[in-house]
Amino acid sequence: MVAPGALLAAIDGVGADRRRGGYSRHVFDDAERQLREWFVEQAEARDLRVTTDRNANVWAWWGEPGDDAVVTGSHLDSVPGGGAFDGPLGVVSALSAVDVLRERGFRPRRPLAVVVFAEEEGGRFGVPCLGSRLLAGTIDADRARALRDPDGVTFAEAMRSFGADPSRAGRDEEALRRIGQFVELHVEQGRGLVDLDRPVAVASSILAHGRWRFRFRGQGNHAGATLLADRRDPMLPAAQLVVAARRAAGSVADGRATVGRLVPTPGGTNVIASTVDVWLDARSPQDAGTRAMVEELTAAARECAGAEGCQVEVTEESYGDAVRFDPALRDRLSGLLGDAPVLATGAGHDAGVLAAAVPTAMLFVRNPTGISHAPEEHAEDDDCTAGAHALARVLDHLAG
Ligand code: HGY
Ligand code: MN
Ligand code: MN
Ligand code: MN
Repeated sequence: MVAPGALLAAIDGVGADRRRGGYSRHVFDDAERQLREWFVEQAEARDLRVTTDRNANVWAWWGEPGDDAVVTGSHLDSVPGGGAFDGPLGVVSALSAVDVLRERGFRPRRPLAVVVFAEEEGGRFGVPCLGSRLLAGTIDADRARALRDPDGVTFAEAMRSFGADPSRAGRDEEALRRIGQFVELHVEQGRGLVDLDRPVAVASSILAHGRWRFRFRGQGNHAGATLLADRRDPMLPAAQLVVAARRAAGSVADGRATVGRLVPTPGGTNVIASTVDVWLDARSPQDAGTRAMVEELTAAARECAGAEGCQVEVTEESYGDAVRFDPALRDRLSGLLGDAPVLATGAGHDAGVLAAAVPTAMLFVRNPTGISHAPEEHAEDDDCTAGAHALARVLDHLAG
């Protein structure tokens, strides 16, 4: 087996973000294309048959592609300045697991595939799990094609420049029919396994989570020449939203609300902004809790905007229902892995998107820092190897 740690080391410099630290790898950018090419080489070196589907997801098949397959995989893109493991660990562990199975002479009884989903983080076009949502048909394909990146490039244009036909993007019945079960291995984004002193866990659930854009409009003006009484400064309600998000999160059970991105226009130091865009990420274990936070914050934003003579427009950019993974599959895998702990996750995943359509499970690998979406994200080589062996056991159990 080529260990996951060795495979990660081979791609370590790709998309390294000198300015922010960590990695910035976004769908179809140079770094992500380099990682796609690397993955195809690695898959073909393992006699896997590689195809790219209509939504730019990459599939590596052990034998003939077929229905009711056992599929594993994750993503290679990152958040801006993200860690080395979120996404790639699931992909390299799948390659290592294939090595383990081949070395023991395993022959799949069912089709088996490794998949790399496109734009899981939504780091370029703003909607997370874009590749798996398109495949599952849970995002309108026209809306997806029209999504724009910060430079104004549409997803359709980016697909075209990648050599894909954007008019074909959308629900992929054949791909969905082929997925019999999906298992995603992922670095834990939290400290659950550290506290339990275990290397691998099985996932129980994913929070209900979404992203909303609050666009505050005021009047651009001169920072020095404009009297306070004459201002309509959208930065005021924007700043109040940032603070209100934390307060709203405290008002629902296990709520989490974050503003990680705030963009003033035009963004000059001596300029009162004309508009300020604020992105809210809100999550909680129940759909009702997440919706309640967003309603509370929308009302507060309208009130704060009005007090400053500004307007606000709220747009829901993405939403994912709360996910409970298939309890039977979850418990079977936990038992198979020596009563591996069962942990919830606050992070969204492609597995969460597919869980509505096919029996789905997730494995987590210990992260000693518990930190994710930041350069401090980490997993020890030994734990990554334990994760790959656990994944091999699961694939053997499901496809053997
Ligand atoms: O945002 C998330 O939870 C995931 O990392 N895309
Ligand atoms: Mn992530
Ligand atoms: Mn991820
Ligand atoms: Mn001037």
